[in-house]
Amino acid sequence: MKIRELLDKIQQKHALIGVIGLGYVGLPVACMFADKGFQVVGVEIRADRVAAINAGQTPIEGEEPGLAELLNRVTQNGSFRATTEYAELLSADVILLDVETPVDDTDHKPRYTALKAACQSLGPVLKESALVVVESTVAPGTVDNIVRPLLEEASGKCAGRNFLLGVCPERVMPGKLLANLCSLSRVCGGGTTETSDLMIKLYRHVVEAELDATNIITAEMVKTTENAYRDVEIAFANEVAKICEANGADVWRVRELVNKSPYRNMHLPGAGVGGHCIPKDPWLLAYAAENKVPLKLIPTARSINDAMPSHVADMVAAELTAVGQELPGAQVAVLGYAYLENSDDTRNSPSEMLVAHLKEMGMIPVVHDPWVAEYQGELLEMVRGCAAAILMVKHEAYRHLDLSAMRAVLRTPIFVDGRGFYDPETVRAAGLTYRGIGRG
Ligand code: SAJ
Repeated sequence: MKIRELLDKIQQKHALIGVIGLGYVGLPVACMFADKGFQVVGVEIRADRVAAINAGQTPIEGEEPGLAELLNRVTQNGSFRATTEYAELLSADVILLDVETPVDDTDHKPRYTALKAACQSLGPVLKESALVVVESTVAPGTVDNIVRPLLEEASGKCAGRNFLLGVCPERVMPGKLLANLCSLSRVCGGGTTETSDLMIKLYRHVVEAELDATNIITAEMVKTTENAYRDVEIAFANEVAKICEANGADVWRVRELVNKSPYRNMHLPGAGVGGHCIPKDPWLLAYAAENKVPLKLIPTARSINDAMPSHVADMVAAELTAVGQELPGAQVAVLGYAYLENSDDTRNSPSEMLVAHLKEMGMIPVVHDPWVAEYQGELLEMVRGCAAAILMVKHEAYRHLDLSAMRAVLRTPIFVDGRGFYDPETVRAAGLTYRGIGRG
């Protein structure tokens, strides 16, 4: 094991860095190391993405400030190139694993197909004394129980002796990929303390924030826990919202006053929890408890948050029934389809769940979203003739809706606020009935 040699290569930026998986994590991180002076080769299974990347075109949707220019620069100057061939990693001194690690929609168990395939393909080309870092979010215990054995078997090498293994979870967010990668602290979990130290020397080239050395299991725990924490906090806010609805209170005012108490940070209740991280990572954490620790809070929080879209659908159904509107055939305008405000990202969108519930009741959803190409259009024209309008995403474009004009085109004047985005009195002054999450 030539750790000293690897350390020098990393410090001198002579180490060849391989990145497996050029998605919304792998691509930016590959570009950032290349831009700092490393030679980087990215291995990506999809040949179309490889071609786009080598042509200097980012395949990442949405607005990612700085990424297109950065990618163009590093592909033009030859410091970064993409390939489908693992053989191009034969001389890689550092390999970052950035493949997808989804959980199954039904049993919520991790699906490691991509991770296992990456390890099996990397093994045969893994160089003596290379450093392998798992950046993908995995269930605690995955690196020791799955990644290490697979790599050892496929390479005939021994972790800690012939190659080094570590975990460095990412904290990216769509729309801030590059900013988060360099400005947020990261955990460097090494199989040995030497490995953590090496990882810190490596990431110091691209991360301006704190780098915390720890071991592998801790690093796996931190990433899944920080997102499970957020999910539980949101579920708490959603449960309080329902209590407020049942007791004639306003959860938004309650939250504002609760958070004036020291050390309180009640999160925002809402029409659901979407995205690529929060709905998934609690299940990865829970997987580490399977057959070991009986869990209640973390799975329950998931079910509370996943039930919010149907809660909104029930609100709409109650209001339509109250005005004698038949549900079957009733058109309902859904304002917002992205999972997060001012984003075009629709992964695990609560609106997708809402649309399914509305259809189950026989209603006909009419979806609008200024950020999602499929749902763009003139809002009032899409709302015209609908029996209700539901605000699902607090896009800036929805902040100053012409409520009177909306009242004029709606068949029945019902406005359901899924994000506490509107003041009920303002809505009522426009002649609309107001129903909202957390407002009794
Ligand atoms: N949401 C609520 N109530 C809240 C906060 C969010 O209902 O109080 C909903 C949002 O509407 C959305 C979903 O939850 O549908 C997720 O929102 P998010 O703000 O957590 O955004 P994400 O999914 O992009 O989360 C990412 C995570 N970052 C990483 O995994 C690296 C998360 O840990 C961060 O806290 C979050 O970005 C952030 O705000 O930076």
